[in-house]
Amino acid sequence: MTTKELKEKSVQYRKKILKYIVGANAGHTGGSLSCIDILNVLYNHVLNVTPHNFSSPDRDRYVQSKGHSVEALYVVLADKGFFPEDDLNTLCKYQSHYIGHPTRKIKGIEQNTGALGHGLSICVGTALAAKMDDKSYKVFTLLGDGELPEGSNWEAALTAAHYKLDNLCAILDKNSLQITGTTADVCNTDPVDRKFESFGWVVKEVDGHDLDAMKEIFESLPFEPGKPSLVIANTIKGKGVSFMENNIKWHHGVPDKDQYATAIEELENALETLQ
Ligand SMILES: Cc1ncc(C[n+]2csc(CCOP(=O)(O)OP(=O)(O)O)c2C)c(N)n1
Repeated sequence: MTTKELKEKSVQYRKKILKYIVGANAGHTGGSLSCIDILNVLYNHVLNVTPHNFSSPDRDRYVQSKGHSVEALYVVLADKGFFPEDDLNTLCKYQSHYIGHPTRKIKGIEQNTGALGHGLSICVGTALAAKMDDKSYKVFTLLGDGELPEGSNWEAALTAAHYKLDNLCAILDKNSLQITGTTADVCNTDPVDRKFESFGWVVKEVDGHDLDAMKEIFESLPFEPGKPSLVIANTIKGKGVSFMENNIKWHHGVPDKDQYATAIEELENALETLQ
């Protein structure tokens, strides 16, 4: 897929995230918009995961540890054909399996998440299993920077290095905001690169909205044989909709009719000016 096609997908995904959040009258808006470019590159360029190989033990694994941003995952999985996109009209409705956090009841979702701080530990186990079974699949997880203070992450980080899990890649969606304030104010984890390096990881930093740069970085995995890899993706919460960007109010929230119209107009303008 060309970069322009990928860029178009990102804008379409953003429109769909908003559409289904409005339809559900609920959703984690800002964090879904911050991570959607990462998911775009993963599912359209990196991961060996399709609806056809999803039950194969050799597929790559993606676990969305910041599970509250499930709307981003839903629109990408629908686009990849894991389920009909129309299913998302039931999002957060009575008796729908499409709830506000990932569940394995939905094809394409590897693990139930949403209680923060579990994805990395699960992925350490999965990556270790690959080593023990002599499998070559890769294991990816997406963490939030507000999620990172959970103690289980640091235990998992230590263990990943101990077991030399170079088949494991954690991606940090570093949008610098969490639910009640900035990550720096709530519980600062910086300098996060030096912390992970001191645990034995190799760390690379990238603009989490630069699709080409992310393609390049994921192509260079593992960053070093025998070591787990961390990608620090610098992102903007609410990216793509001017009044949502860097605004804590949009951690969760549903745009009203006028706000929705403005957001869609902005995204359509972005489509027209794509290069
Ligand atoms: C164990 C646990 N504690 C608290 C929460 C409530 N919670 C939901 S989202 C969130 C903030 C997460 O911030 P971050 O990971 O940075 O997400 P992003 O800003 O990318 O949306 C919190 C504290 C939770 N889901 N799980």
